[in-house]
Amino acid sequence: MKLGIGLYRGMFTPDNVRFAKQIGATHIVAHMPGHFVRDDQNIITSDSANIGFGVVTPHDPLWTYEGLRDLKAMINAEGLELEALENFAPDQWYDVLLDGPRKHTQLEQLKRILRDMGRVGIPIMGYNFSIAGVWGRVEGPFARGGAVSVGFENPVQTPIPNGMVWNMVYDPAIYDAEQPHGTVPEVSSAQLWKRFAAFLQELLPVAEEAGVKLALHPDDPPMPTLRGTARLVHRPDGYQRMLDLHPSPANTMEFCIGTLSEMPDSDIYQVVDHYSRTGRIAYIHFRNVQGKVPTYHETFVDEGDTDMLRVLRILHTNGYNGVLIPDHTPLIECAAPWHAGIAYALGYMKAALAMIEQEQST
Ligand SMILES: [Mn+2]
Repeated sequence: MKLGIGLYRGMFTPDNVRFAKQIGATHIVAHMPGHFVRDDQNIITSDSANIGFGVVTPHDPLWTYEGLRDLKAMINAEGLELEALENFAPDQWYDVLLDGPRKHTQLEQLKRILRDMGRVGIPIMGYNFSIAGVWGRVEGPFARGGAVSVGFENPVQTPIPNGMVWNMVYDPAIYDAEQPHGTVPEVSSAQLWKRFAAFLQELLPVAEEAGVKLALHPDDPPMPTLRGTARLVHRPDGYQRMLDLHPSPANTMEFCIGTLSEMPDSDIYQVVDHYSRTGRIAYIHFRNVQGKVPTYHETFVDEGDTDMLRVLRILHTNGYNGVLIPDHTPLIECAAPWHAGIAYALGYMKAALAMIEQEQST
């Protein structure tokens, strides 16, 4: 197994890549949509302005062939690999998610991105096929010692105002949180799976040709519906349904241990065992949590409900050899809360892997 960290848009700088190298990572996952971070430290979790994670910056030059090439070159220059891009920006595919009039044009745009990734040599595109997105989080001193982390406490759900999808505003001209110009209609599970199947059908041949894997993140929070719209993978067997939709080796999972642990009525160790045998895990989000939907809090890697050492042992036994990244972590109270949290998680992961490799080779 290989260790990486995820960097948010706004953090793609040589010093952050050197930080990754210094704490023992060899791979970078680039989280592409903007506005998830301010001042290099303050990862946005709460939504005081009622605009979700923010307003999309249209036509971001990073998504061009040149932008992706330069991003990869910057990371390679520091001696690391760019393993994956994470998440399309909502303005690139809102009508793919909503089944709207620009769907065809937007699918062509996504294909262009996959082809550019192939030319540049970025092997994985992580995505989250979700209309409501990561919505309804609370933030508080939930982790050890009062470290600030995020959670979900079953909030009252409001419909999604028009102009928003994936918990970001893609059209500020029509978006109004207080007096919406209409709201996104209810979307059933059958409708969502139909849209998703069509998306895979269109994109997988292009992904295969480009040598890029499409890797699906499960729904965070894993509620069956959120804001009136169905969720795709809100139970572990949703992943099996996704794999069964299309046999392409490019049809893979961005396997989030934290989100899977938040799903009720399932055994996380059995889930990890089952899916790591399929060979279709592209990369792993490695984090821990206390509780399950509809109420849970994210924790440090060594204090949640899941025995993360046991998870690593299962992955090792089943021959998983892809990248693990810490996903989000609680913020550690110091001058660099985000970096300290990530360094703590990665140090734990590195020691655990060394120990497991040693004990299983003797
Ligand atoms: Mn995740």
